[in-house]
Amino acid sequence: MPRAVRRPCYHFELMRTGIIGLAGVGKTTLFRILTRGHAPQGAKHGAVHLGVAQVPDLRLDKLAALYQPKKVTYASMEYLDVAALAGESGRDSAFLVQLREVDALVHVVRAFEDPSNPPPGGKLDPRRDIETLDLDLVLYDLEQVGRRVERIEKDLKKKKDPKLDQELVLLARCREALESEHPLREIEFAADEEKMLTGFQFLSRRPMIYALNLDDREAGDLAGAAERHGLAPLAGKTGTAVVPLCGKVEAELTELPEAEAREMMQAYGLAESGRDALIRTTYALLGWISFLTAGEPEVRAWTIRRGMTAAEAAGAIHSDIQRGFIKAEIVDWRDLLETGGWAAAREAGKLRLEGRDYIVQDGDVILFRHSG
Ligand SMILES: Nc1nc2c(ncn2[C@@H]2O[C@H](COP(=O)(O)OP(=O)(O)OP(=O)(O)O)[C@@H](O)[C@H]2O)c(=O)[nH]1
Ligand SMILES: [Mg+2]
Repeated sequence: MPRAVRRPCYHFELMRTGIIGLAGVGKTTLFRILTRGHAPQGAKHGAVHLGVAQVPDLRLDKLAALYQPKKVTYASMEYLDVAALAGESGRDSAFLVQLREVDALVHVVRAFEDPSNPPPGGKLDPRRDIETLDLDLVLYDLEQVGRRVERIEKDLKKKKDPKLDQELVLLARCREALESEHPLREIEFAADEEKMLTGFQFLSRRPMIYALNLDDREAGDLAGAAERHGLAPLAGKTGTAVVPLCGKVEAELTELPEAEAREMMQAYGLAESGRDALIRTTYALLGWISFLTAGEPEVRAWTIRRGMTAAEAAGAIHSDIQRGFIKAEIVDWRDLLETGGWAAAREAGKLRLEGRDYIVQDGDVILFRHSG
């Protein structure tokens, strides 16, 4: 097996999403919106920027209002603003290498007019742009497959190895999909194959969010936007989501005080900002959930993978808590709010004691009992 260089999803590491797209489609604008100034200023063409985005969480806001803590800590994730990918440069694998360490991809697709900044190819065509860039990813992966197959065949000539035979079968499947221009994220693999795949750095396997960057004239009808631009069929594909937003409106929203931003959203008929929708979608597509901790010193959201146990979740806070895990006291965030506090929740019978193998649910508020 090749060395596993794909970032393992340890919970103490921030999840990272790469923002990709053709030239002048609004990548850096979106990056700034997402990271709200928690980003290096003065992004230059060709530069790579890394920033941190807070994951909006209404539950945390409400618990903070109840506890009035010294500190409120939202879950966070990293966004990487990479230089434009296009045709020749996209097919340069050195260029795509920077994407190997991301957990997910956001492809910014241009659907806005701007006379001073002509669209890719001289004409707006979101579908074409998506196909172009997906092809770049597919070709990159095909090259990886080719290289690995060559290597395995060489090794197998020297010595028999059933594991390598298995890998060859898997790679043949990948190659077949890629040659018919299917990104690997759309392919279902068995659990053992999935495990083998984590050793590779396939880019088309990463969950993909197409951020459809609309003209401000369309800001009032986001719901129908994917359909209008011919992207509706993409939304249903495995590991894929479409998030319509209007970069210009979103940029204005981030500049405004909260009350005014809310007014502006109402004027556009937006129930949620595109920024929040995008972050939320990334979270869900990757199978991430948050559990919460609440007290006077701090109210905080912690990122874990859906399906993690209470003991594993404890490890997200500190490995010592995981090691010394005894029990988890758990209350649903709504019950905690309703009862008005931990002791009241206990009295109302809303607290549950769970063991190390309990599967943590999104929005569980947890107090870990541990030794040491
Ligand atoms: N009308 C409109 N203009 C936008 C929108 N998003 C970005 N722009 C404008 O488009 C231009 C390019 O935006 P950037 O965010 O720099 O695009 P980019 O994809 O990072 O560009 P490169 O890094 O050079 O490839 C800027 O002039 C933005 O103001 C949008 O949603 N609507
Ligand atoms: Mg840019």
